[in-house]
Amino acid sequence: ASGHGEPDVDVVVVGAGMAGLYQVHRLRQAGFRVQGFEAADDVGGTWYWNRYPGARCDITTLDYCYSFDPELERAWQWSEKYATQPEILAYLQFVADRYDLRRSFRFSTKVTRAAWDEERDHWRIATDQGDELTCRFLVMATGCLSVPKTWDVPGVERFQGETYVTGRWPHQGVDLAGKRVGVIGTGSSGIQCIPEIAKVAAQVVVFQRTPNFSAPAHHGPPPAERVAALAADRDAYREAARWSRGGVPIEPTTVFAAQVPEEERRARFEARWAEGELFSILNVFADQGTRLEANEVVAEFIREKIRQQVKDPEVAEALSPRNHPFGTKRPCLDDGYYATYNLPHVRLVDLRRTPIETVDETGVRTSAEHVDLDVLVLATGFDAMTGAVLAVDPVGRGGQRLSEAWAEGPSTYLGLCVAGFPNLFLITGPQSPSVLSNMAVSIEQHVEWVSDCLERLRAEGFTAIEPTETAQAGWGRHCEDCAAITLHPLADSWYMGANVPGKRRVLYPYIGGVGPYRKICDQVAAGGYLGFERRGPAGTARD
Ligand code: NA7
Repeated sequence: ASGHGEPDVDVVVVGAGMAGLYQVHRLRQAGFRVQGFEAADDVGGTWYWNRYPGARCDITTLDYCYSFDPELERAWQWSEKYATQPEILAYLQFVADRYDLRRSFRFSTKVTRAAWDEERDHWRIATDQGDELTCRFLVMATGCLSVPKTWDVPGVERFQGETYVTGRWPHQGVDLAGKRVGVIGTGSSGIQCIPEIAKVAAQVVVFQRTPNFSAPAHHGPPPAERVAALAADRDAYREAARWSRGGVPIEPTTVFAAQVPEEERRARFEARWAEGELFSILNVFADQGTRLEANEVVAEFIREKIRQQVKDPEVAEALSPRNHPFGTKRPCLDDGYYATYNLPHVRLVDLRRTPIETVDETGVRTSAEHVDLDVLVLATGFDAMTGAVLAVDPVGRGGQRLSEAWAEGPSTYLGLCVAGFPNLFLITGPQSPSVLSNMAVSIEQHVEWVSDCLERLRAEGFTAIEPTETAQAGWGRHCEDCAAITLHPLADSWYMGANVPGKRRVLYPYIGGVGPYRKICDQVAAGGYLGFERRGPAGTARD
């Protein structure tokens, strides 16, 4: 590693998932020297790690893919409406091959330290493989749901059977056939894997703390209408997604729940339920995300669907969410989830009534019984949005750690940059639309914004960029204001940081919408990086 002068590379990119791959590609195209690091032994990110049975995308996959290269789109066909994990992983490997991206990454390597060198305007990076290098810019493409939550189920380490974590599922060698399997967690991961596990296991016991809302995915071929729209005018379709609310081109409804009579409410709901898409079911009424009464109309329709699918009324009631408004926890799409509870070898344990006391050597002890198990599956979620960045915990100006700067919750400018941490970029960071959107669209928007920014800094002779405290505080207020008019604060969700003990309770993603957010980011750049200070041999520019 060099001591003085130019850093070893221009940019270090952390992560070889959907974000890191594209970031490396863009920066290399622009002539930057890039070094990527990836903890796994290959590309794929989320789709590398989450190999549990039933793992799939729940955004229609022809929307959940790159759009930056029309040739790439022509070269790849999705076989299903919602691709399975192996198909999405194969796609990302295909992308890595096509643009020869692996050569820029060091795999099986974790970045362990990142510290800003104030005198030289560069970052010093260290890895668990002994690498030490310097870079001008550091891009954290580390994912929003990449660090599994630390087990807060007591006694998990005592269990003598097999234990699997959905987000760290082994690549091979898992055989659940004929076994007694316990699953803890009923978020998207649990709801996807439980029906699949039930197909092979001798017994399945689901330990549910909070029931979630789930709609049928209606798996099948890619939806004909979208395929046709894309084929007719790919550019228009992709552009519509970029300016949409959630990153999928859907017209937001203007109908309020109270405006229409009961039969019409039901008809609207049924039509969207039949589509089997998250953004449809979140779009029955314009006010379902902001007014409890409107939300309750949709919530009760869904509970009715649950009652229709589950034969035992008591089990149906236990599976019916009552403690959070619909959409404030990420809704799920499923493939026969509720009907799984009609099978004789599948049982629901409601932890609200009989909490887990401890896991022990042979199974799970609740306040009411001991459940003997051969296998324990933890589908207990992630330290979302901030977990991976804080695992590195970059040290900024004046020796300040990011964990200190974020002690009161994440504080960013546009979810992209942080005051006190020059030349640090977060891809789909907290306070950006990220997990409330189609990630593919949000990733491309951030990667392109960052690439353009670095090109302009280079062209204009700047070596450092950093948001001002004022701009950052303003963005934080705007994020809070947007969150406050929604129902999100009512839920103990991972969106609110509520799933991780001690985590600050705020709405982590920005809920103002993908299109409006893109416009803000574009205006900031067009205005000469409004709210940023840029420094370098060219002097200092501050808008
Ligand atoms: P989620 O959505 O965070 O779900 C985790 C589930 O695990 C949820 O039902 C939790 O119940 C439950 N959980 C967590 N900790 C415990 C303990 N200690 N005891 C019992 N139950 C527990 O994670 P997923 O992996 O399913 O999905 C994450 C995202 O990935 C998903 O939203 C998509 O965007 C893709 P709780 O609700 O906290 O009571």
